[in-house]
Amino acid sequence: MSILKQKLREKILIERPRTEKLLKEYGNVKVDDVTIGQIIGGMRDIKSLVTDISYLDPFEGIRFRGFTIPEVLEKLPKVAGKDMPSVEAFFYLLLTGDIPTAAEVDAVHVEFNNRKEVPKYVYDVLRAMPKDSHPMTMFATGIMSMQKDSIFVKEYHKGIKKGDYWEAYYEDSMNLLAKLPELGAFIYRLKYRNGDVIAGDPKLDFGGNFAKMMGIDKPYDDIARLYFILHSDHESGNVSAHTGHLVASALSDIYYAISAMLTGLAGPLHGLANEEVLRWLHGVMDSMGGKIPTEDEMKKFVMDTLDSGKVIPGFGHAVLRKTDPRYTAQREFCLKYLPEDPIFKYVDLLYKVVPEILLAKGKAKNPWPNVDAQSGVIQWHYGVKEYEFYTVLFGIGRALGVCSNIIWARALGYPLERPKSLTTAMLEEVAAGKK
Ligand code: CMX
Repeated sequence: MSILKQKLREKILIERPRTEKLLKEYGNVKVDDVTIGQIIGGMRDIKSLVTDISYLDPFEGIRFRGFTIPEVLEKLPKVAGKDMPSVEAFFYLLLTGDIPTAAEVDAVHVEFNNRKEVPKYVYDVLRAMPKDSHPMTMFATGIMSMQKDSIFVKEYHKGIKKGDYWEAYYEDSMNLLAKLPELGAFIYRLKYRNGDVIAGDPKLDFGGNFAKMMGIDKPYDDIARLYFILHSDHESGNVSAHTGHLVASALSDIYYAISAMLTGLAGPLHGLANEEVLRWLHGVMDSMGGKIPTEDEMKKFVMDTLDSGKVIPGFGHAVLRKTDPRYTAQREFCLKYLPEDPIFKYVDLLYKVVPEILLAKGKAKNPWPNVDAQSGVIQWHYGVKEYEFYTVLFGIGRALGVCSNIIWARALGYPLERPKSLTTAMLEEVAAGKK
């Protein structure tokens, strides 16, 4: 058994009694009240999910396994000669809750390396798709095409015990995650570089190998590591994480769950916002003839967008009530590596003008920027100018967190998810105090 799987098994045996005790002895303890506003309003803030992989405080932002983003970047072992930790180290942390040693990171690298070859039939499927397919559609389809290789499905048919489900989900997750850099880079090269595919290098880590297969020099390797880490998880209620969790709760395997997760991520109110930000900014740049607008000019563009009934992409959040620390981490990267980039200047100008306008409008509960406001700028600067591709990068990262959550959900025996619905008439009766 691999070092990571062995460690995970030890942790699962420690954690299971906690969940069992809560269920058995405190199952009837009330956690929350639910209002009609929450039921109609997308279930905002209803405390009804559990995860230990990450926690999102509205004011502090995300903590992965208890660590803030600066702590994660500082404490995890770095790739030799690089500024960023490896994705392998971060995944070990997500899955086990522990900071790995260098040897443990190497073991994850070996495990990914042994599983990373994407089957040829996946490429045949992707090549057969219409040329104008969105990269997110290609990404989800590529993953779906591998579903036939699910270990869980085979084990389930053989009659695997419920307590062992997690092991099959672990194997499927490792098999899938290991292939995502190659799959993502293949889609990019197929769609935007005439199918001129670049081979990976088994010596490189997850992020470094992705940069190589994309065909982009340093510091893009560190950018890839940072991206995949920042986008990995945002507790369980966001559309992509929740979709993955929900689908897997039916014991659909990891291929089904992660492709479903991606289709949720592909909406403009969620992961696609990073594409929308760049599209919107280029509209602004075009109408300015490329020059940096004054604050007043930028305010006018923002007002025009709002007046036309659109949202300002990259601003606002369903949970956060301050600037997203994922935005801040990327802003710091921009200040260090690309302070003079014109699009970065646009983004920085937006940071100055948008919150004030959204506050004055009084609708958005959070006027501050989220992760998607910055992520496209860095990609554009380093040559990934095809903004439709940006959500694929988000998806590779998000799969790390959602796979971790799903493995743990099976390990702790979480059941099929099935909330209850009411009719509008029933809500009216509740409102009238009749029920
Ligand atoms: N621009 C304009 N209006 C906004 C806004 C924005 N950036 N953010 C929120 N609002 C509006 C909402 O559309 C809503 O208006 P209506 O009542 O007319 O529908 C109102 O303010 C209240 O919304 P809210 O409770 O503050 O926000 P929600 O929880 O409903 O939605 C989010 C959150 C992210 C979808 C929303 O802020 C938004 O549309 N932002 C722009 C898209 C975006 O950046 N998405 C990426 C989020 C991060 C991610 O998941 O990747």
